[in-house]
Amino acid sequence: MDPHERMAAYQARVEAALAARLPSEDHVPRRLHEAMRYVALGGGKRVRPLLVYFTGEVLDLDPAVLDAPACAIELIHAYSLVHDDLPAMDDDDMRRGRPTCHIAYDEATAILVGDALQVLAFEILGTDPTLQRDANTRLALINLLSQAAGPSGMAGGQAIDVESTGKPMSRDELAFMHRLKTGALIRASVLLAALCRTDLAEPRRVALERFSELAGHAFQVQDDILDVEGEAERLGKTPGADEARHKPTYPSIVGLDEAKRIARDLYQSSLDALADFGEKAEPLRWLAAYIIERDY
Ligand code: GRG
Repeated sequence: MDPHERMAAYQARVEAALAARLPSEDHVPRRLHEAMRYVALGGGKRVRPLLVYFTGEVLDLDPAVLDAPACAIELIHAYSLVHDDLPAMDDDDMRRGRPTCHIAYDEATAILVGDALQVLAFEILGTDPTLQRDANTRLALINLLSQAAGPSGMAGGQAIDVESTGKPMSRDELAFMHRLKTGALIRASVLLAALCRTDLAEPRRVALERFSELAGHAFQVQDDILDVEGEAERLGKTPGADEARHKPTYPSIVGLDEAKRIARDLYQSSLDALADFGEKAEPLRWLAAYIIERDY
């Protein structure tokens, strides 16, 4: 299978893995369960699970072992989108081409959906039998994901974002905010898979970490570019939202052309980080290219 076909297969794989692990809408509280399934199933590029599975290919891991980390990282991401869309934060009506959770349901349900998806992610890492790893590895996975999602990761980055809207920001401050808000989960996606390879040599883990940080940064710069250049239908949300909210972005701070140059440089550096893996790292090189060439 070529990488496009493998990407589609992994997207279908994580969809089925999520569907099997989310609570059934036949069980009480039905509305909460239905809303959890509404936000977590049937949408999104699944970039973070793809990073888990493609890193697994590089490290010769059985994808069955990676279903649990792939689901866990996507559930954290899905929760963050639900909370980010709330009126108290970005107040968005559309996400992934359909009404956001608080519009389709209500605000209280959306808050609870976020809470419940976040907790389910950690429950899966702690207990899912398909993971086939001992308690020490499970604990390491939980530690990694909690740090990536917490105050020194995604939630911290979101706090800086909320505080800085409408205020001037330097390029370094913007990079720091994105490293926490978006980069931490992208980095964790690669490192969760790496932790599943319990005999991985430290220099290889460090190389993957560097790749993940550079690719995560490229992902965010491309996201800022798409907010300027993207098409609403493709994006599944309204472009121009960052500018309308006076949010600092790469195009607003350094200009669109320079933002594109930065994205290309980050992409190239992410490839350099994988040099020692040789041919074996082709899946991750392909995914890095997808991240900066994507149009949604
Ligand atoms: C609420 C704690 C908390 C955090 C929210 C994810 C996030 C932090 C904010 C979303 C706002 C945003 C546009 C961030 C930029 C990058 C990003 C995370 C985009 C959305 O991720 P994609 O493109 O979305 O992977 P899909 O829908 O494909 O999964």
